[in-house]
Amino acid sequence: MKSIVILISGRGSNMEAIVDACQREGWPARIAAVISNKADASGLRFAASRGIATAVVDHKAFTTREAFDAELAKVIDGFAPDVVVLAGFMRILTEGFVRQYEGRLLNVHPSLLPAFPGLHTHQRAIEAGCKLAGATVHFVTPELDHGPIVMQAAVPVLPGDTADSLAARVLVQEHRVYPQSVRWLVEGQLSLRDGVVHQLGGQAQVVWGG
Ligand code: NHR
Ligand code: GAR
Repeated sequence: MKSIVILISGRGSNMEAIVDACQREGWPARIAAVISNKADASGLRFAASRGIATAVVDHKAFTTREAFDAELAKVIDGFAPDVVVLAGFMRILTEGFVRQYEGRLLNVHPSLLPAFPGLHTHQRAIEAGCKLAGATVHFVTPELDHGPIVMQAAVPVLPGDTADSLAARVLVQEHRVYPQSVRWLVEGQLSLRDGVVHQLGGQAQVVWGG
């Protein structure tokens, strides 16, 4: 049985999708804890309601990113996870932290990487006149939103879209590709060669939505 720790900063709908899929599909894994850098993250209530351990490490209590990341790692390691999942986690992590979990640390980013790393992706995609948008699940590396790509989901950008309407369309697809990607990782179905992620069973690493 593998252990998963999920890091959130807010709503935690991706975390919910992973918790639900893990239980419903009977993964060889359990969610050991949900950890937030914000005490008022609403996702913490959902996790607690499912009997999952929760913790808060408030980044504002630390003067440096290194000090915050050291405490975060200490709390994570208390749950001895095999896999660590960023799900709407909003703090950039230091190189030292990332190296400690390399190969077992995933993120979902709301754009078709390598387009639009960083914040405000939906507004930037609309302003660029993109006709496709989407989400990317990737292994986390020290360089922000540049790690090896596990899965991508594509959706259309529709006339009249706002950042909110596009975000909602993308989020539906995040809830498909993120649980699938985490499942593959805990089942040992992913291999990384020359910076490219392969699904060992030959399953599709792209989904079309919207
Ligand atoms: N850390 C590393 N080293 N590498 C990645 O790929 C990371 C990461 C930490 C988080 C998620 C990411 C996203 O999916 C992620 C990937 C936060 C910011 C950010 O600018 C950017 C990207 C992501 C998460 N955060 C601000 C900061 O100063 C704070 C913003 C806020 O609190 O609202 O850390 O997009
Ligand atoms: C998701 O769309 C996720 O891709 C994005 O924030 C949302 C979190 O929703 N992540 C980032 O923008 C990271 N910078 P959730 O809390 O309901 O999962």
